[in-house]
Amino acid sequence: LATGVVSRQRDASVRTDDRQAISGGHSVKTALITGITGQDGAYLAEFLLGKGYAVHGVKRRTSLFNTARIDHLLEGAPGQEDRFVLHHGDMTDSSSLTHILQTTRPDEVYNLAAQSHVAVSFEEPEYTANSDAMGALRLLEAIRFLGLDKTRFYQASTSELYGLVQETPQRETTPFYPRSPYAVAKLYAYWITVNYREAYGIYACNGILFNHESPLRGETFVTRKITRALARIKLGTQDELKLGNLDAKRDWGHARDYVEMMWLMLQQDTPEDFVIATGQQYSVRDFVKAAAAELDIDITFEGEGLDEVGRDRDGRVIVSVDPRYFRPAEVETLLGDATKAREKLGWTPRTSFAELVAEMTRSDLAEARRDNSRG
Ligand code: NDP
Ligand code: GDR
Repeated sequence: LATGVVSRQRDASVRTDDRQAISGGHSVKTALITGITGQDGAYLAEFLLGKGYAVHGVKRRTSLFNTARIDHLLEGAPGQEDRFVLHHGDMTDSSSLTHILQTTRPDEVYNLAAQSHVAVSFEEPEYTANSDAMGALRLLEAIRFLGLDKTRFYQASTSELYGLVQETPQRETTPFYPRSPYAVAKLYAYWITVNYREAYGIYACNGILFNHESPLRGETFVTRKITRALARIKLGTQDELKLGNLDAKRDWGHARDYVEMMWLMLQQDTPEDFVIATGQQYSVRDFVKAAAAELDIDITFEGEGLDEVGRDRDGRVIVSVDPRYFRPAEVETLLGDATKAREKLGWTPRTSFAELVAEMTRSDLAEARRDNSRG
């Protein structure tokens, strides 16, 4: 384990002859994904393995297992064995990132690792800046320093950059106005990506992705928190769901659709930045209603502000507002315009809002039933 490799493959470096051996004579492309254990990392890894890539992932050391989202890939589908390798590393540690880049020499780097929770960034602003802003710089600087002039770089930029919105809908030319330590850190990462492209000719792109969700979404983001709680309320194992700002509006898509765009962005002749969004907007309250309807829970909202509650058909309060979930500065509304991606990448989202909510709700109901049967 001296090299930090944590999968079954002994040597992390995949050289040309190894690549040809793996692919039975054809040269395969190599991708490096930071944040591979997260929602997007899992979908992207599966997508790239399906395209025949050798996929390397950066995983940080944790005291408990953190690979639940990718364990099925580590076990190796037929034909994918040995094409999936994990390395220990951390976005706050240049030496690990440089070493991994040096040994893997990837064709494509997808920088998805981040302290990605907006509310948490107010509590851990310095760490968020270190991992989200400086982390991107560390990777770009390593690419430059190692002379990896064929390596293409994707930066996970975000609609949070628009924050206090200056124009609706938001597109690539809309001015940024970040509203959290997370968004400010991502602003640095956005501009350092542009800067290394312009200064050093690195093929580097920003995907400005609006919110995207899935059954793999972290449990503390609002959509998953809602589907998970309502599934348990349906089964009678939870009484109430406490939320913050029910009026916040977001443009919610499916993570599976969005990772395909990350890849498409790196296949163009010239590197550019793209907004990725559905162009549809719903409030947190709308999401609760849609998930409740999926579960055949009849919910009615009444009251205002801190007194607003959602009652079921028996008049029981199942949703209430808890100011602990308010943020010091809120992003009230986001709505994206992905016209450029549609025209230049031929990209359109496949999954509708209703399909997304249904998939997440079904998955959480199945999980709640499993938990129940375990007692
Ligand atoms: P997740 O929070 O699900 O995953 C984040 C990943 O980053 C995890 O693998 C996490 O590891 C890893 N990570 C966090 N800190 C570090 C660190 N210091 N060193 C190494 N790895 C670290 O996020 P998503 O998959 O949802 O998002 C992927 C990226 O896209 C993030 O950068 C996010 O900010 C950005 N983004 C997400 C959007 C969304 O709606 N999902 C929209 C726009 C941008 P661990 O599993 O150990 O916690
Ligand atoms: P966001 O996602 O901040 O947009 O960042 P999140 O799901 O956390 O919040 C969306 C909106 O819902 C409101 N809200 C609540 N949020 C949470 N987490 N928990 C609650 O109980 C709650 N109640 C209401 C929030 O105030 C907010 O307005 C996500 C992350 O994935 C980022 O990494 C990414 O960059 C952006 O999406 C695009």
